[in-house]
Formats: sequence, C-alpha cells, structure tokens
Amino acid sequence: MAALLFLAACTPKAPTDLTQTGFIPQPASVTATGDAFKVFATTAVYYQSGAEGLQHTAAYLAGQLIGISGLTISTEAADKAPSRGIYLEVSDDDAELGSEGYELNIGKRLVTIKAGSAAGCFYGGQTLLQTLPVKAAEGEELTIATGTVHDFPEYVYRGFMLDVARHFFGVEDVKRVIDLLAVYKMNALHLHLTDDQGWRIEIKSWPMLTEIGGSTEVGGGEGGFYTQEQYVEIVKYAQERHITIIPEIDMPGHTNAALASYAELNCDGKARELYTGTDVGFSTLCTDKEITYQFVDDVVKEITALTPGPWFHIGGDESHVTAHDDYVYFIDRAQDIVVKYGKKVIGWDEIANATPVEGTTVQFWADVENTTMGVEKGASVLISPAARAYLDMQYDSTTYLGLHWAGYIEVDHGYTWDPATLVEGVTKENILGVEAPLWTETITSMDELEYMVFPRLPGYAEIGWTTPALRNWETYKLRLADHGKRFEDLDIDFYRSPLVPWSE
Ligand code: NGO
Repeated sequence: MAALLFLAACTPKAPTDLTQTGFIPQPASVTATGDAFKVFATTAVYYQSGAEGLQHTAAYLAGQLIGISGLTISTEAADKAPSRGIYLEVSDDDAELGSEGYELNIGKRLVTIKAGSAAGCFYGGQTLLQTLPVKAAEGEELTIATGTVHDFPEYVYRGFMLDVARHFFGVEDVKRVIDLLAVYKMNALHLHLTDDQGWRIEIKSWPMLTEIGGSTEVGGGEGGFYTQEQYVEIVKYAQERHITIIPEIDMPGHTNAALASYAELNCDGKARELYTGTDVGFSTLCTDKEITYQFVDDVVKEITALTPGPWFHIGGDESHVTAHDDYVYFIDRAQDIVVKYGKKVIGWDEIANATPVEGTTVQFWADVENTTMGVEKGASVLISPAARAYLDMQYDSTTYLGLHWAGYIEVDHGYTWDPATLVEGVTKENILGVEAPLWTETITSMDELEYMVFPRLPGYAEIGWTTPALRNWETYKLRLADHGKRFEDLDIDFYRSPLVPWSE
C-alpha cells in the first residue's frame, strides 16, 4: 500500500482539462472534454495527401515530437482521417479561420488539425506542442488533455526585428531566433541589414560594401556579413516555419558603412571613415548624384531576387543631415525602384513625408504626426512604438544591457496596450500588424539577445495574435510563469521579472 501511494505521488497526474493549459498566445476559444490522449511509440503524424505544403508541416511536427519524446514518430500521407494518431487536413469549410486560423481537435485516440492552409496547420501544431513539455523526463508518459481549440489571428503581420548591423549575428543565431519566433506563431522577421556601423549582406555588383563596410561593428569588433547563399539559407529556414523575411536597407541616412566603402556615394567624392560608435543621424547618401540611384537599383535588384516575401524595407529614419526636399525626392525614387522589382514598400514613419506609393506601410516607431499623415496618404501602419515595443529598452534602471531613451519597459508595460487604440486616427483597419524590434548597440551575444527578448517577446506575439477582449495582464502573467520552465528547457537566458510569479 505504501509503495502504491509512493508511486501515485511520483507519477504526474495525466492532464485532463485542456482549459488549464497556459497557451501563449491565448487562443480564440478552448473547450475541454475531460479525457486524455496518449503519445505512443506507434503514434504517427498523417497528412492529407496532395495538400500543398502539408508534408513539410507534418515532418516539422513529427520532428518536434521526436525531440520531446525520443520516440520514433513517423509521417504518412492519407486520403482520410485515420482512426488513431495525429492528422493534418486542409479545408476551406470554416471561413472564420481565414488563411492562418485552425481547429485543433484532441480526442482520446485521434488528434486532428484542420485549417485553410498549411500555415494554419503549422500554428495548430504549435498549440498542440504547448500541451507537452519541451523535453520529456526519462520514461515520462506523454499525455494531452482532450478538447478543442478554435483559433485565428488578430493581425496578419506579427513580427520581430533584429539589428544585425550594430552587432553582427551569424546564420546559426538567426536560425535559433526563427525557431523561437515560430513557437509563438510569429510570422515576420525583419532583418535590419545595414547601418552606419556595418553592411551585412553581400551585393555582387558592389563588393566593397561587405569587404570594407562589413568589416567592423559597434565597439570595433570584426563584424561580418551574410553571403547571398547564407541569406537564402535563412530565407528558406524561415519559410519552412511560415516566417517571412523582410530585408531592410536603411537609406538615405544610417549609411556610413556604404559611404566608407564607395567614395562616389558621397557628395564630396571622399570616402568616410568606418564608424564604430553609437550616434545616429550624421550620414546621408548624396541624393542629387545619379550614381546613388544606380546603387539603390542594384542593391534592391539583387536582394529582391533572393527574397520571396512581398516586402522590401527602405529604412528612411533619422536622416537628419539630408535636406527635407532632398529626402522626399530620394524616398520617392527609392520607392519606385522597389515597386519596379515587384515588392511593396515598408519604411520607418518618416517616409510618410514623401508620397507613399500604393501598398506602402509606414512603421510607427516614434512620430504620431508622421504616422497619421501616412494613413491620410493611404498607407497602412506597422505598429512598433519605441516606448512599448522596443526590445532594446531596459526593463528598469538596474538592467545591465540596453537603452532607455524611450523609457523603461517592464514586462507588464510591454504587454498592456492595444495597437488599435494607441494612436488617434489609426484604427485596426489601418494596421498591418505589430513588430517588436531589437536594436543591438549594446547587445553583443546570443545570451544578451535572449535576456532582452525574453520574456517580453511572447507578449508581443500575443498582442499580434489574440483579440484584445481576451488579453489581460493578471491571467497572462500566470501563463507566462508556466512558460518559465519552457524557457529553461530551451536554454533561453531570460530576465526573471519580479512581476511574474515564476515557479521555483
Ligand atoms: C531608433 C533609431 C535606431 C536606434 C534605435 C535605438 C529607429 C527607427 N531609428 O529607432 O537607429 O538603433 O532607435 O533604440
């Protein structure tokens, strides 16, 4: 009897109430049916034969389940739902789900994920994975509470930005970032590829950009850059996780690295010195030289050819030494080049001072007037307010990394706001989505990156995915606390905010 009691105490109870799972982002609806599904060595991931992209999604899900359980979970095409296992299916019979929503049905023997697209099945898979530990303990039985999740996102763009210009982050680091974004159903990774301190993407027709411009970084380190092959590798890795890469070439300011690489891009024809400090607003391309537009054309041509996503980001922020008229002239011409290569323009909110072409998105980071002007001129808005969503802002005055020019952003302050009510005159209809940028003036390593990004990132993912009516700090912080164990198991070096009741 004593032995039995002991056993009962040591075996974790199989979860049977799906509504008790701390999902992030919070799904639109979760209902429980009070039973449990067991993952066995014979459990397979089936996918509807012929549905586009589903085989990849099935392979991804099986791979994750293998990583968690150590079991040999196989994948198999099927014409209809099997009697047991996990089944992915694409169907358009539920219009509410849209292109990224899904319905996850967990029964005692069969789990089905039904969605309008492979992306929806991918997100349903992420929800399923959150019902399991990140890594099972030796011999641990894996059970999932039964029930249904019906879910779809609030915004189509749920993004993170990484500044690889101030400090360079290599391909493996970027892949880890992509994996972590995928867990929280984020679907956009904006790469800030160039700035005063570094040019980080190979341009074959202008090789000195990386040879000279890529050779250092803030603080004077060795810098680095992606070859075009490496960039394609990142794009593909992201694509397999339903994440779009948005490349940014920041212009006409924030261009010292280019101006140091090619003398002819300067109005005085003299190459600038490389720069390893952190000032902003001192550089500009020469807007009245024709070679400048040849340069922009070549750069946009080469990068768009490698970028399947619909957007190209032209920067446009803080061009403090470009005269206003020159700035407007430059942005208008840069936009035309982007359109010529078949992409839609995104730029920081200053670009609203030019004439946004159709389909342009202004990225609100600081200036409300620019942003509302953009909307009046027909642009949509990507919401990235520095005071709420900049991941380089310190948590509080004791944070050893980061900046605080836009204030401190504790985890609750980063979470308790609504994009659709933040700027007067900018409503949900105008908003493409939400993006949280990490600028890296003070961030030099993956550990430092993780410390600033976690635990705030899941909050931005939830703001982008979950309707405001279902968002609430008091319940969110409990779900976030549950994810602390997941962060640990994923080896994420996160900030243990005192506002979150982490379990010991
Ligand atoms: C600003 C500036 C960046 C800085 C960042 C630091 C924008 C859009 N331009 O944001 O160059 O790195 O602040 O927080």
